[in-house]
Amino acid sequence: MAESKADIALIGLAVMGQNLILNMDSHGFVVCAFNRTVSKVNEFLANEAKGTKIIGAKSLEDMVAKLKKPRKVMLLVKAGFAVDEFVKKLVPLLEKGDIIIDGGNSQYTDTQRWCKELEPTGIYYIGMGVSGGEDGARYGPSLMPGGHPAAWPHVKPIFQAICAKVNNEPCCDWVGEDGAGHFVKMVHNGIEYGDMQLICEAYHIMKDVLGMQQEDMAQVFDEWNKGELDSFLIEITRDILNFKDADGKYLLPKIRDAAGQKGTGKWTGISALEYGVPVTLIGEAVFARCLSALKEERVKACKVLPGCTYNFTGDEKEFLEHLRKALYASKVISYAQGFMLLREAAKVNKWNLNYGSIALMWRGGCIIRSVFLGNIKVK
Ligand code: 2AM
Repeated sequence: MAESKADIALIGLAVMGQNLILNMDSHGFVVCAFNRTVSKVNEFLANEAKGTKIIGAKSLEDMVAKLKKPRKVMLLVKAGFAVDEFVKKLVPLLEKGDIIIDGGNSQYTDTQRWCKELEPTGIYYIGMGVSGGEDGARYGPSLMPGGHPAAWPHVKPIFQAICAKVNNEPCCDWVGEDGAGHFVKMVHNGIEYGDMQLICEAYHIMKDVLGMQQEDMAQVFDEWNKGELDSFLIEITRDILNFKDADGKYLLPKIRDAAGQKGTGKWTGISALEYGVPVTLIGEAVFARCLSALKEERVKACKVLPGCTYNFTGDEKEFLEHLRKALYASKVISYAQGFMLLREAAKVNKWNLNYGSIALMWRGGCIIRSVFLGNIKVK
């Protein structure tokens, strides 16, 4: 019989999963690692996890036997089929009071379904939004857990320890019932699309209306990052503008202007339509990405439609200040629309959403982290 010593198990050893495990280990928790392709467990233990307290499992049974009760099993696997398969295999191995946490990018409706299906078993289910990419996972992500509220006290010490902190406050709190955590993560991603679109439009105006040079635009973003727009996305825009390729020339103009998407921004738009909430800014941002992907059509069209031919002759400094304010105002509108969607979804799904904490959870760790979010505390 294996010794039951692990605080939590994590299944899914892609980079996000590995980094979350290493993060938990750094905070003193004993983690048991597992993966569908079991050879990756030993590879991880022999390399990235070498010299840590991390343990591995040979099978799901072995993993479950190594866990302290109530057992906590976190999934960081591909959303959809892989999550469903693992949950189905885990349920017979777990008992009442044990907790399954899905930390992937699952659709909130899948999380709702599992919460409901597991109700009779007494096994608790949590769907948790994880934001911040690979670095966030390793050094402090924003975590948005929702599901069976009775599970929260058991996982709270782990998640509030490993998450990002702003002024010593954790960027992780209980979001609400069933799919609420994944819904909030989805809206977060939609807002991220919106923020990025606004930055692109500001850049476009600077470049094609004001005719600014790239280093001057970088300078403007640097200035903006010192004020109320202070945020991760403005900061990296400055850095991207300043970035030079190996040949000493700016990299940005060499990048094909066609954006892809992983889907959660689109889901926000779909939800907005379903719940009948005018989340117009995020919707436009999703469409702008679709439009950008029509590269061939745009190349043809630009031969007929010349685009901006306006020769700006006004006061550039004053104009840039208007542009900064317009970007800020648009951000306020976008976040207000995002919260309207949260409010409507909460009403329909009977979620007791923790609105105030949601903005605070987004203040650090995640892509939309910003100083601005500290000023939003929805009542
Ligand atoms: P793998 O290493 O065995 O491919 C990210 O892709 C993570 O999801 C990986 O840990 C991967 O496991 C896992 N994953 C992807 N598809 C899966 C599936 N159908 N069943 C189980 N795990 C899966």
